[in-house]
Amino acid sequence: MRVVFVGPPGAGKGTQAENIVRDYGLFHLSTGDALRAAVKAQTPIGLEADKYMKAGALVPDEVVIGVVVERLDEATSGCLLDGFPRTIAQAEALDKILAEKNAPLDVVLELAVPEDELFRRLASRGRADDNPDVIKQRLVAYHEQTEPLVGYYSKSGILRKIDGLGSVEDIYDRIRAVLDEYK
Ligand code: B4P
Repeated sequence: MRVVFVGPPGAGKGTQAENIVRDYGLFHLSTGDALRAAVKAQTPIGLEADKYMKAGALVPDEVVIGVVVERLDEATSGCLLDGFPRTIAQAEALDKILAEKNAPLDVVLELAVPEDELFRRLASRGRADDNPDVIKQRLVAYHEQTEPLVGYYSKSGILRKIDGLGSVEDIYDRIRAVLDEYK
């Protein structure tokens, strides 16, 4: 099963991803985690990505696509792509890579959470990019660059919307109900 997780910053993608990969045995690829690891290790990609992440902007497509291509070989039999793609260009690149491997996506989960709740969650998390100005900028980037993916994947008929409000357990039950259809 190949699954993509789409949703605004703070929707709970990382939180729910842990449950999904554990129970469905999927390879977890979080571009946020991969980029933060690169920043910590001060690799050339990390040094480049850090400037954008600090400002609440998306990291350029060519950098992120490079990070994903390196890891995707391990992932075609079953994966959860968490926070990738985040732009139409990334989605097109992913479709192309997966078509070459004859391993198309099965389902895209859109985790939907209202903006006031996103602010509340992110402000209490306190990661380096979770201060109010940067959060605002990340939400702008989401609306402008990532939300168009909802239309892109609805057209291909693989988008499923999940209500992301409620307890972590309740949200996971909703996700499971959808993923079990694809097992
Ligand atoms: P990510 O690491 O993907 O982080 P995120 O979108 O901010 O958070 P997520 O939705 O995973 O929320 P979480 O579970 O942690 O991206 C970080 C940055 O990396 C981006 O801004 C960008 O610069 C860069 N980047 C990543 N991928 C990229 C790409 N493809 N292209 C370009 N740039 C890219 O939950 C948030 C908080 O809410 C936590 O504190 C959690 O405990 C809490 N929470 C979760 N569920 C809850 C619930 N049900 N109720 C209450 N609180 C809850």
